[in-house]
Amino acid sequence: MHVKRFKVPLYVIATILFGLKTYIVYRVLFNIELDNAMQELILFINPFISAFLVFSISVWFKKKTRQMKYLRYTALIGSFIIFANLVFYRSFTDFITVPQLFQGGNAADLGSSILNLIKPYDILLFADAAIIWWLGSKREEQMAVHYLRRSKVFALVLSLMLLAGNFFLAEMERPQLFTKAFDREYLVKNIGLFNYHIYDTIVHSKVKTQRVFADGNEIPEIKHYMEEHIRSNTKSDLFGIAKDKNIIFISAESLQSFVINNEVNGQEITPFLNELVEDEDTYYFENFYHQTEQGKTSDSEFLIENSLYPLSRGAVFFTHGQNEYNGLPELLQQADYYSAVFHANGKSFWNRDQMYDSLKYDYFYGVEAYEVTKENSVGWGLKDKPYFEQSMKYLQSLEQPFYTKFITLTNHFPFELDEKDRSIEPYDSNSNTLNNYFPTVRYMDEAIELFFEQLKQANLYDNSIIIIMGDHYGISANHNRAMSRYLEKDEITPFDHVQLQKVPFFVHIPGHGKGKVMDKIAGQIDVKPTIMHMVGLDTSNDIYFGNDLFHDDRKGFIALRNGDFISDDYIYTSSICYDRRTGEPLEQNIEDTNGETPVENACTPIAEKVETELEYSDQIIYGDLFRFIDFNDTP
Ligand code: GP9
Ligand code: MN
Repeated sequence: MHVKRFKVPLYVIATILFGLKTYIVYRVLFNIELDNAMQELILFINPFISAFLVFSISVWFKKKTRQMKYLRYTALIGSFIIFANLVFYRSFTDFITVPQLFQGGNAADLGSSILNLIKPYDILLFADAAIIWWLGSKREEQMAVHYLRRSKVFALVLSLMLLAGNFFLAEMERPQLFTKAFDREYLVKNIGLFNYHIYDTIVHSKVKTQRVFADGNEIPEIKHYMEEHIRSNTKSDLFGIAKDKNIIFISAESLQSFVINNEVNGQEITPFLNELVEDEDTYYFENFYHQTEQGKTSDSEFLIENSLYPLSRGAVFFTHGQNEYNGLPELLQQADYYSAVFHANGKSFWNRDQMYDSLKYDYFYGVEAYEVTKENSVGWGLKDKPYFEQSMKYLQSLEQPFYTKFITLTNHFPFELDEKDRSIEPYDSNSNTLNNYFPTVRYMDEAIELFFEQLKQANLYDNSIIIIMGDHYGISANHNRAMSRYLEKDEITPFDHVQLQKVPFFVHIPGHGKGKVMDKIAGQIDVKPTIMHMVGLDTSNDIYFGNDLFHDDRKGFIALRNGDFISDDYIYTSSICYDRRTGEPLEQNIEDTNGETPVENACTPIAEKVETELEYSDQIIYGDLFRFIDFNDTP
């Protein structure tokens, strides 16, 4: 029989088959959420672009047999990578990372159940590879191409251009996708599984090299700085006040201090929190600053658990989730605390699953612990009220004393809220973000109030200490115009901008009776030593950069991650030193004749310390220095 011969080269067929297969897997087997048409488009094109990128390399092989061999094996390996990710995904709802490949724990978890994770129809994942294999071995003659150099270069340039186009769309859809790298699912859906693996490998090798060059020699100098400037040898009055009590930490999404004791449209924004400010069992810190950068909530978590600074670029939860830490959950184990996190979002978001392991959290109640329906969710997911409600049964089942962290979600940009959940009306300005912020803040305030009630009903309240902290700003500088209108100011100056980085911090100690408003300068870096001392634990072996908030012997400044700082007397930002009380710029930095060294001013000595501290903290993280320290050793 005469078969008509189409001259479609195998690498093109492979691209189509493999691309199609990958797309079907994304849509059917991985549970990838798509929110808009752009995301659909990106997800559809990227499998073909990746496949073309890999398969078109075959045209560079001169020998036909080599060309075919390359295509056969890449198709097979590619299919295997998808298959491995699928099996992993079925167990962890996550994609494989390089460290996980080499990490015993996860693989062992998988080991026992691996057979349950493989389905008979998975064999179909290799169907395209089988076809490519067959065509590549039997139809070598028709399938191979022999291109001129020009055409080869064209194929290469085309594949790179397609890739660039894909990345461009991805960056448009998710700005800072690469620098922030907040979620593996976002990466996979925007750049595809294979490019994600390449990206992950690059990040991983960068981190590993920096780690390899560290040898622990840096530690004595860091310790010396700590002894000199941070550690205090005396105890605060509240040392041990939380001994054997549960610690319930609430990370309040995007909550800024400017809403406390404030109004919108003539109505109180946070009635419950305002009451708490006045409460005799509560210490409220009115000059408490968030110190986060790109890692947002995860940065704030990093700060409170470790009293180390997050990184200036990227999310340390992602880039250094495998490091050795000496965080709160681990330290509290010394006092027999059980630790758990409650957060109704995917476990891999911000790489929490990995980081929580490194921090030695005992358990993480992620989204799958909750019943999430269309009715009880909005914006980012489960609404705060049902979230707290549904968390109660788990909380009640925990061994006491426990250290638990609750991370709310409803008050997250873009601050969506159902009409029926709205107790106050939005503000009216040119910024919908700011307008809608107020009703969602109120909703969170009500949710926290309900949570307090539930704790009382469950008899957990009296034996617990409740800490509430805003994780980071909710209203960025992009909304300064609307913000200045709301605050009745002519403009938001750099000085005001720093003041807007204040987030509420409450320490509520039921039955204490001595609570008050504290005006000392404080920040997220202080949370760990404060909690440690409240529990009555010794910190003389530890390395940290904050102070006990109930102690007066403090270093006297709070460093923001960009090098700005707030001290008792000054605020330093954009190289200008302001009087903290008046907001007046002190002495402008005048550059010397070379146009380089700024003239010293009142802020300079502190600015130098800030720089040193940030540098030491970075050294610890980049070098993974804690692996060289035995924190249980006597000092
Ligand atoms: C996501 C939640 C919000 O799980 O913590 O993260 P954010 O965007 O605020 O960092
Ligand atoms: Mn947040």
